[in-house]
Amino acid sequence: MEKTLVLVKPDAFKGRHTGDIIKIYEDAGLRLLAVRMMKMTKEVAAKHYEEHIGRPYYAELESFMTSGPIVAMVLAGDNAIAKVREINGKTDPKEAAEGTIRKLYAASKGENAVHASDSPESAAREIHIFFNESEIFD
Ligand code: 3AN
Repeated sequence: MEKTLVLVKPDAFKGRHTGDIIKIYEDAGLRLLAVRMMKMTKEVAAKHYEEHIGRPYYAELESFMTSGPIVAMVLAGDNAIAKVREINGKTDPKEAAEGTIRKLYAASKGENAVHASDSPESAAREIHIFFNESEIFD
């Protein structure tokens, strides 16, 4: 069973889509192992998005991700990393397939409703930015 980190970003939280988003993952057979609501600090944003620091959109990304509450969660299942990214849809909602979370709820490439880990290495790294081992119910 694979684990992945998902963030409901400030836009989707503010739009009251958190419950619908969790339901989409659970209906797809994924299991919720951990969940936490928090406000991202600049320090946590820098850790989480370390490979994006220095990119032209980083200031915008940092300001958006720290603008309001987010919901962090660990999801598990067979092939969870690829499955969740497919359910989320492409980064740019204009390119996201029908029925994906980003097609349903995202406004733009920057404000795109959800984050999910893109590899086993990122999942292992990202999960431990948000959760201790004792908070993960697997
Ligand atoms: P994904 O979240 O689909 O893995 P990444 O890893 O390319 O996409 O980008 C991480 C985050 O950075 C995106 N979710 C988005 O919020 C932001 N981002 C990426 N590219 C851009 C861009 N060109 N303009 C604004 N924000 C961007």
